[in-house]
Amino acid sequence: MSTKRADKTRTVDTAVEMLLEQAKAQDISTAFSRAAAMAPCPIGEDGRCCKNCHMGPCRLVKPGQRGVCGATLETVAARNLARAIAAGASAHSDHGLDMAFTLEAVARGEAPGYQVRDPHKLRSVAGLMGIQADGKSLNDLALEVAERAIENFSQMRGELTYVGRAPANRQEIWRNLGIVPRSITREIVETLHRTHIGTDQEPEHILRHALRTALSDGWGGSMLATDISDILFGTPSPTVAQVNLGVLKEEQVNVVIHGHEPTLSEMIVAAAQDPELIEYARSKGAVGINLCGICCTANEILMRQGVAVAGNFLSQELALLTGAVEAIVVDVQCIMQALGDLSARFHTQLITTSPKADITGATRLEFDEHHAPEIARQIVRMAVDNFGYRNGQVNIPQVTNELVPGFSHEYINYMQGGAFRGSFRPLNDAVIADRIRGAAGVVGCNNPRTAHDETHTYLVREFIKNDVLVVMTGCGAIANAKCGMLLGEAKQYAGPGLREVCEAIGVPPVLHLGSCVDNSRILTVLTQMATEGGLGEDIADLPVVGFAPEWMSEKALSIGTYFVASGVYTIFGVSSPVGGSEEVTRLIGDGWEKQVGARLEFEPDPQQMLAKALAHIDAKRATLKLPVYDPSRFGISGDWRMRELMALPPEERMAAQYGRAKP
Ligand code: XCC
Ligand code: SF4
Repeated sequence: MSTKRADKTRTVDTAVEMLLEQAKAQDISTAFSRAAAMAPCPIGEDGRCCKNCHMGPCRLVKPGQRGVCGATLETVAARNLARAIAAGASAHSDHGLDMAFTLEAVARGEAPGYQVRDPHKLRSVAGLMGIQADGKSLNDLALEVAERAIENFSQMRGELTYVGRAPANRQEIWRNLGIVPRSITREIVETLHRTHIGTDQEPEHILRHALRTALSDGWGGSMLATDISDILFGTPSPTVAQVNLGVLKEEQVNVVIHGHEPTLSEMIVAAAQDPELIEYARSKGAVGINLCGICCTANEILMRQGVAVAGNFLSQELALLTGAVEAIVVDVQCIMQALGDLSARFHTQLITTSPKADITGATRLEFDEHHAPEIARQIVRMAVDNFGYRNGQVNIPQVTNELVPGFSHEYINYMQGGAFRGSFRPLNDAVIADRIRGAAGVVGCNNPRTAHDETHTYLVREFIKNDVLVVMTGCGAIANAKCGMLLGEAKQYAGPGLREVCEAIGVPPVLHLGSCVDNSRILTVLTQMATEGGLGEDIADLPVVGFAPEWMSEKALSIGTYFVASGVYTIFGVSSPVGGSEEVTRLIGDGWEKQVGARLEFEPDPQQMLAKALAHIDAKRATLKLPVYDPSRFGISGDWRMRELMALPPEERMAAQYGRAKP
């Protein structure tokens, strides 16, 4: 039975609500209306449907019922989850592999326009990979790093390089359980084999391999994607940017980039600033070229370049409804197929750029890192040419907010003591002294089966009120940015202890760490917290929780599972994809808790999610023998500073808080 909420609220975003009204008036379907018109399949929703062979599909809806091959509900639900995790891990990792290929091409001098923009990160990554950096040219070193990364995808034996980055105790847990990933490809291939009809039949055994597969994503594909992106495009540090649909500009050529990869979008950022192209836009009657993003490609260029974000996953169709988008340029993942027909109703050019993604109704302009600047310029030129073809009213909701993104692991380290004394001591001390009760990673998608952005924003507000520091990525981060929660000012909603820490360090209580693959940054942050001292010795000892409150993608399942495998109690919202099987629910809960020290749970009720998280944080604090959480002990000292900052005009305030003015 469906446990999804029958909520009347579609979204908490006023800009989205305005455009949904417009969609209704113009009789245009959106993900919201399509979800309302079609209930989720009650058999597939909670994992009771198997279509792994053509004797089926088998629908296991009666107690004790078996598939034609004799498969039980437990086996079917476990296989379905394992396959979803493998698909999610593939998406992140294939992205990571392309980053490695780009780095390789750069090192060989075959990728004009790209360069190693962060040599420091290159050297530190080489160090993590055990590659000697001294005396080597940047390009030689980059080539070795790229080759080692590519090996991580393809090697058939051994261990993933980055397994060695995890706390020693964690590595031991993985080794004892036999789930250290050999390579990304090998674990994913084995998942598909094991879940083929008639191979692996024990749910526990299937799910154990699912942990290994997810780990190959978190400590493999995703972590490599993040590191190589930093090497090529720079490690993020805080900047100021704008968010929500109001970032579209009526009098400018609007180019929206959507998808996940930074390779082409970084080049489009450059092309959009090219004086020649801006002049060309003027010749067509536009004031300039306005670039903004949606989903995680947006997060990538937001983190590094401060490029504005038009919205998250559920805003993609609505951006087109404004009638102001000249081109929406997409690469991979989370691109709704509905965009094809929708773009045809407006003047918008839908441009698909990945060799992997052909899209009906889209112009295909295949990206190739060997000719990136030309392709980027060609795309921007197409958008400019399209400016004169707007064929209806332009209706841009005048809704925007500011945010401060850019919290890489490196910056979080730096902000706690500068380049030479950077460490996690202040953060750990704040947790130990109970100024910070714990931390929550709130990540993941939007899903029209639950009110858009509602649970993301509810949880974050409640967490900071309860002195829980929040780190975010993906569409969840964009949801909170739209509500002003990713600003220093959000301290006013924080509990007294957390507010003191934010004032002392000069950071918002909610930190934006990047795109979906950048969830790997959370792993490295947690590792450093666990090994810094005073908070146990393993990630599972920390008073932290993970969340994907509005999840929908297979990638979210992979992320959640590698968090659990890394020792983080993780709660998903919406409903459970294995809810049909009590046994599988037990295996990923109690079962995984015994094996890897953390549970994966699905909890549709936001209040329950919060209560479970706080109880978990407090229980971990008690095990660590830390003081019982008591908010009354803090918060008198720092208020003057807050008032002083709030009195400054925004630009000076940013400069005072972050040492940097608006770009
Ligand atoms: Fe997609 Fe990354 Fe989910 Fe957003 S959060 S809906 S996966 S864009 Ni990663
Ligand atoms: Fe049915 Fe078994 Fe085939 Fe699945 S694998 S569809 S349960 S016969």
